[in-house]
Parts: sequence; C-alpha cells; structure tokens
Amino acid sequence: MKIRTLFTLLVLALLYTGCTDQLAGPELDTQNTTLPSLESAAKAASGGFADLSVRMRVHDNRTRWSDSLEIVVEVHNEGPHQASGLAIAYNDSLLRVLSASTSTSRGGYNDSLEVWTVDHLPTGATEKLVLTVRPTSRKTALATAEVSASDMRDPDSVPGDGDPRQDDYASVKIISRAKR
Ligand SMILES: [Ca+2]
Ligand SMILES: [Ca+2]
Repeated sequence: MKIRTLFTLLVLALLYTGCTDQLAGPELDTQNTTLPSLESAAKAASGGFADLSVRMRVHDNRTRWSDSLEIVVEVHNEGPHQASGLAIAYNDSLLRVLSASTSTSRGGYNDSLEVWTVDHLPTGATEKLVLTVRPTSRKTALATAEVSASDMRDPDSVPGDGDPRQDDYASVKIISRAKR
C-alpha cells in the first residue's frame, strides 16, 4: 500500500508540474502581447505629442508675369507620436492656383477652402503638396502655409495662430517681372 501511495503521489506531482508549466507559457505570452496595448492606451489617455513642421519652396522665385510655376508645401512629423486629423491652411496674395496634387492618397487639397488635409502622418514621415500657380500682377506675390489642425498636441507650435516664427508656418515670395 505504501509503495502504491508513493507512486500515486509521484504521478500527481508530475501531473501538477506539467499543468503549471503549461500555465506558465501562455501567461508569459499574454504579458508580452498586452504590453503594447497598455502603452497605446496610456498614449491615448495622455493625448500624445507630435511635433509638426511646414516648409515651402519654389525652384526659382523670380518669374515672368503670367508664367506658371510650382510651389511645394511639405509637412513633416518629428514625433514622438503619429499625428492624425491634420489640416494645413494655404493662403496667397496676387497668385492664382491652377492645379494641386498631393504625394499620397492620405488626404487632399480643397481649392475653395484653401485647406490641405492629411488623414494621418507617422513619426518621421513627410507629405508633399504641389501647387501650380500663376502671378496675377507684376507686384511681389506672397504664399503662406500653416498647420491649422491636428489631433495631437505640438510641443513647440500652435496650430492656426499665424505666428511666422513657429516651425508650423512657412512662406515664399514670388517676384514677377514684366512679360517680354
Ligand atoms: Ca511644431
Ligand atoms: Ca502656428
């Protein structure tokens, strides 16, 4: 009887060890898979930050009056989090926008509102808007662009406040000469 009891206890001990090993595996995996979701939830709860900046450039800012030229507007996300719900307000004086094209399908340019929208912008990513414009006068024309909306807070600029010293604001001057 004693040997049989010992044998039974040994079998029960082995079975118990096997069960705990099986339980330990999934428990570790669960911890690994739940960490990122907890991190995402913490980011969402805190609102998150995304440092957005805008740049504008033209190939040559001196053009003959009534000739068309391209203005490139770029928005960049320096992070640390992905930005979403972006709007970039475009404004100009003495220019007419002939056409607009965006680098991806993540947004679009509304010509009547003069607003470029980008659904989301991952950390480190840059989106581009190319505007073909034509001066309407022989005076110096000005074009500006500024982030006007974002779902994330920006650590060093305020959307839509029109401050040219901030990195979410950019401008280009175009000097048009008389047509030959
Ligand atoms: Ca910024
Ligand atoms: Ca601003």
